Amino acid sequence: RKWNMDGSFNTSDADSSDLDLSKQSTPGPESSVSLNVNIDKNWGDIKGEDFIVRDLVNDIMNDDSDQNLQTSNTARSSGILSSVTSLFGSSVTDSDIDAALSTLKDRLIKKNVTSEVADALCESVKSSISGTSKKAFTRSDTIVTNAMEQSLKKVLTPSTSIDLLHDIKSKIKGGSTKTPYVLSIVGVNGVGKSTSLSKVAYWLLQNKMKILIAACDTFRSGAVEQLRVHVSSLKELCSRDPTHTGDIDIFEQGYGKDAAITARDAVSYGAKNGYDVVLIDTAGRRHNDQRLMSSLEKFANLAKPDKIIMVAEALVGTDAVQQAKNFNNAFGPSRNVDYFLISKCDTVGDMLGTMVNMTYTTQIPIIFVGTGQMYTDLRTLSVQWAVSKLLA
Ligand SMILES: Nc1nc2c(ncn2[C@@H]2O[C@H](COP(=O)(O)OP(=O)(O)OP(=O)(O)O)[C@@H](O)[C@H]2O)c(=O)[nH]1
Ligand SMILES: [Mg+2]
Repeated sequence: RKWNMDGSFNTSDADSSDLDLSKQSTPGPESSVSLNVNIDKNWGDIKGEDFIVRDLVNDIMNDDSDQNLQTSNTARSSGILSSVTSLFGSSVTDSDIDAALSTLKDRLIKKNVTSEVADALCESVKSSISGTSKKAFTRSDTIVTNAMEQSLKKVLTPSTSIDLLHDIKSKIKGGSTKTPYVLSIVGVNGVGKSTSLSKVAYWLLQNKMKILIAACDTFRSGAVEQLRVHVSSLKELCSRDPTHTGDIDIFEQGYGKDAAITARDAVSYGAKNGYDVVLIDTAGRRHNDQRLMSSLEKFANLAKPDKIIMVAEALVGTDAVQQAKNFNNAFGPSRNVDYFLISKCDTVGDMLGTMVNMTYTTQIPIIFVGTGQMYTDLRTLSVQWAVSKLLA
C-alpha cells in the first residue's frame, strides 16, 4: 500500500504493475515473518473433543476510553441520558425517543460507527418503539437504550452459522471419498492475511487436523518463503506436543503462476494425500483494482473454497466497508465472502464501530478477530460484550 504524507491511504486506480515485486530480489524469509513462536496457553479451552478459541475481552483490546462494562451498566441504571426526564407517561412519545436517540447516536459515532449506519439504526429503533406503552417506573431512555441494544445485537449476530469447526468436521467425516475442507483468505495488501491464516491453522492443529497450506500468493516477492517459515514454526510448535496436535505441510509452485491453478492443484493434492483442511493464502490486492479483483472469480471457480474469509484491519475506518463490498462482488454472482476476520484489534481503540459498519452493510459475520502477532492472538467476538462496549 502507498500512504500519502497526511497518512491517508492512496486509493487511486493506478496500474498495479508497480506492486508486482516478484521480479525484485527476494528478501530473506526471516525479514517477512515477525510472528513470535511463543504461545499464550490461555487463548482457548478444550470442550469435549474440540478446542475453542476464547472471546475477545477488555484486556486484549487497546481501549482508549476509560469506560468499561461496569460503568456502562451503572450508567444505564442511573440513567445518564438525563435529557430525558419523563417518568410516568403511558406511552413513549416521539420527543422522548428523539432526545434519547440523539445521545445514543453521538455515542455510536464516537465509536466509529458511520453517521449513515447510526441513522439507520436509530430509525429502526424509533419505528420499533414508537407509540409502544411504557410500564410505570420505566424511563424512556431505558426503553430506547434497550431497543438499541437489540438492534445492535441483531446487526452483530450472524444470521448463518459461524461454527466453522462443526462445518469442517461434518465435511471431513461425511462421505466415503475424503475431500478436504477448503478455506481461502483474501484481502487488501498487508492487512494480515498470511498471519491470520497461520493463526487459523494453529487453531485447527489444536483440533488435531491435518492441514495443507497452499501458497497461492504467487505475486509478491517473499510471500512463499514467508509461508514456509510459518509452516516450519507451526511444525515446531506441534512437535512440542505431538499427541495433542495435528500436522501441517505446505503446497507451493513458486511465483508467476496463475494463483487459481495453484489453488486447484493444491486442493487435488490435499484430497489425494488425506489432508483435512486446505488453507489457501492469496495475494493482497487493492479492492478498487479491477484487474486483480477480476481474477478472484476464476480463483473461486477453480479452488471451490468451502468458505472465503476476508481479512480487514480494524484500523481502516470507513474504507473497510468499501473493501468488503468490492471483495464480496468480485467472486461473481454465485459466490460471496463468507466471513470477516478483523485483524490488528490490539493496535486501535474503538474498532467495534468499524465492525458494526461492516456487518450492517454486508450482513457478513465476523468469525475471528486478530489481537497481536502470536499464533495464539486469535479470538472470537462476543456479541453481548461488543454491544455493551458500543453503548458504554
Ligand atoms: N499487532 C498486530 N499485528 C498483526 C496482526 N495481524 C497481522 N499483523 C502484522 O501485520 C503485518 C502484515 O501481516 P501479513 O500477514 O504479512 O499481511 P498480508 O495481508 O499477508 O500481507 P500481503 O501478503 O503483503 O498482502 C505483519 O507484520 C504481521 O505481524 C494483529 O492482529 N495484530
Ligand atoms: Mg500475505
